[in-house]
Amino acid sequence: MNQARTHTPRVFSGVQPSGQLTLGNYLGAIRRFVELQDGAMETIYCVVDLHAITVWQDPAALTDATRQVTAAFLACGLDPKRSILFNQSQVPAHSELAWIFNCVVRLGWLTRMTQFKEKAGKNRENSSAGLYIYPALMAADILAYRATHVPVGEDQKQHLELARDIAAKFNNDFDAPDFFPLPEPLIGGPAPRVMSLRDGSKKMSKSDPSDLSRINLTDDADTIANKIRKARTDPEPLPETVEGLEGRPEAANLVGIYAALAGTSAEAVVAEFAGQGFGVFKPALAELAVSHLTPISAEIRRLMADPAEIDRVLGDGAERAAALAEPILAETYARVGLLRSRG
Ligand code: AQP
Repeated sequence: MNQARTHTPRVFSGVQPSGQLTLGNYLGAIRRFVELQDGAMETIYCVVDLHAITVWQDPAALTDATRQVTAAFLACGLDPKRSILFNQSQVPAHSELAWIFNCVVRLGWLTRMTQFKEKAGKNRENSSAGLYIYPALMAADILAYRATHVPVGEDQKQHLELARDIAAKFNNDFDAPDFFPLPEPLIGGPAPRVMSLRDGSKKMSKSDPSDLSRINLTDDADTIANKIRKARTDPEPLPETVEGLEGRPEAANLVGIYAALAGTSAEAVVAEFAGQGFGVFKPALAELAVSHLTPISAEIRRLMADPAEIDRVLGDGAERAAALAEPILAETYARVGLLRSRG
């Protein structure tokens, strides 16, 4: 008879080292990571380098980006004493559990994933198999720790639903109710979906070919101001109410960014700037963004001057993460019937 188990509340999330972190990663995810670190749940944050290689990465640039994302985590306020911080490839349990999940997930489920469709585009036949099975690795990242809560931006919601489906199917296939928890998404940070500065219908993304489409956490003050000045907008002034932003995605995005950075609501921002043109609003937004991001970029630069210390933080975190994941993996192997006879 299988006993129902209760799972210790635990937070897991990851960020890909596929380029410089953007304001979207910061407002959609990392600010939330920091808030959760101060709460009651144990927090585990991972630089998901194995996810990054689902599309081509220059090897030296990948190593550098892994350290950059770690430096950004630290500069934004994550504390390696209060959270476990590490890079995914240093903990083999992620790949091992992913293989088991590759055998649980159904092809039809993967085919429905919109991120694969977007990233593969017209080049589907030439995409890596890794890009296609990415969500099974993401499920393994979370469930290797039996994490119960996953802070993500809105774009990751569908993958998280798939992780829940994989957990439920595993529990059912192996007659082990509650073996894995069904992880809950925590969506709704200050700005769950920050859009591109060049196209209000596309999310801001670190791998967008246009650097003008995003604000990087390492951009200097002039670059931030220049990108905001060049951000696409429409000729209308800001409306009196947020309803007036409907059908104006670029304007709505800039208002949303302002509100998130100022720690206020979009309503309050339109009330303050109602009737003003972008000639007034953009410089105010630039000033706010610069004052918020310059201390972070200065700290990233300071930390990047000592790569050995970053590597030490990651190595220490990887050891602690592996110690949590190993017994869960061993139990999973036993459930599946995979024989392990070494000590
Ligand atoms: N534009 C965004 N608005 C809000 N949240 C966002 N996130 C990403 N972009 C936005 C959230 O940041 C976390 C880390 O994302 P990721 O690096 O794992 O991958 P991603 O979602 O694919 O982010 P990018 O920047 O678009 O990376 P590339 O270009 O490499 O694919 C996630 O929680 C994500 O939701």
